[in-house]
Amino acid sequence: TADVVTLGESMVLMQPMSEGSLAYAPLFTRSIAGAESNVSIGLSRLGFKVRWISRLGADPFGDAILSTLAGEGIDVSLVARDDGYPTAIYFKEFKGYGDPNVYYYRKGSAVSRLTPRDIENSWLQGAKHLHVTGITPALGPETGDAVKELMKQARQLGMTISFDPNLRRKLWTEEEARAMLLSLIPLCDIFLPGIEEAEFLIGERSEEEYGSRFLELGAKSVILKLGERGSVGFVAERSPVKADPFPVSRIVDTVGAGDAFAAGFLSGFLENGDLAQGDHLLKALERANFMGSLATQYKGDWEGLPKRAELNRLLSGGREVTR
Ligand code: KDG
Repeated sequence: TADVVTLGESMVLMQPMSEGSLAYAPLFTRSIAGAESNVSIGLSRLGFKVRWISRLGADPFGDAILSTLAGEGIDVSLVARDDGYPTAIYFKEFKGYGDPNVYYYRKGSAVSRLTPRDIENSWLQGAKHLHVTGITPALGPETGDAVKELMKQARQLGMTISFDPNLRRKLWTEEEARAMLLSLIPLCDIFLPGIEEAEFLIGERSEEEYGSRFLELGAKSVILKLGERGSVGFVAERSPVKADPFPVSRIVDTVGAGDAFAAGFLSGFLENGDLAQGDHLLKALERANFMGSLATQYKGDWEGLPKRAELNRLLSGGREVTR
C-alpha cells in the first residue's frame, strides 16, 4: 500500500560548479531530479509511503535515478525500463542572481512515449492520494491523455488528487499548455498554481478572483503561491486563508521550491484531512511555506528537504546540536 502515488519523469541533473554561461563551465556535479520525484522525496522524508511511477531508459542514468529514489525509501517497483529510449538529462545554469536557467535534453525520452493504454490497475492500488503535475502532459503526444486517464481512475477509486500546473514554457507552446492545463483543473481536489501560472492560465486578476475562478472551473481547493509573499488558500464557501512567508536568509537555487511547497502542503493535508475544517488549511499552508523557503536556500532540487525530526525542530525554533 501507499499513502501517495505520483507519476512523472525524472532526469539526471548536471549542475555546474561555477556561475555564468554553461559554455564555460568545465566541472559539474551530478544528481537527479524531477518535479514529482522531488515531491516524493519530501513526503517520504516526513514519513509517508510514496509510490513513484515512471519509465526510464535501460541505461546507467536510469539506474542512478532508481537507486537514489529507492534509497529515499520510495517504492519504485512499478517503474518500467525502456530499451532504446533514453533516460532524460537536464542542466542548470546559475547566473548569480534570479532563477537559474534550465536546459532540457529529454525529447524522445522513455516517458515521452507514455499513453493511456499503459496505465495499469496496480499503479493506484491501496493508495489514498494521487499527485500529478503539468510537466508530464508536455512531454509527448499522448502523455497528457495518460495523466487525464490516471486522474479519472483515481477519482473513481475515491482517492484525492493534487495537481501542480508547473508550467514549463520550454516544453510546449503557450496555446498547448493553456488548453491542457485548464482541462486538468476539474479533475483535481487541490490545485497548486503560482501566481504567474494563474495569470498565464486566465489573465491578470486579483488573488480572490483567481481563487473563485479556479473553484468554479472545478478544483475543490485552490492553493495560490505568492513567492516571497507567502500563500493563500481557497475552499468553497469559506473565506480565503492567508499564510505569511518564512524569512529566507540567502536564496541559492529556486528550482524545486514549488515541489517542496507541494510536499509540505500535502503532508499537512494528509495528516489533518478535510481542508474546509478548523485550521487544517492554515496549517498545511504554513508547512508548505516553510518547506518552500527551505528549498531555496540550498543548491539542488531536494537535497536539503528535512526529515520529520528536523522539521519539528526547525518549526519549534529549537537549536541544532552541531558538535
Ligand atoms: O520543479 C523542479 C523541476 O522543474 C525540476 O526538478 C526538473 O522536473 C523537472 C522539470 O521538468 O522541469
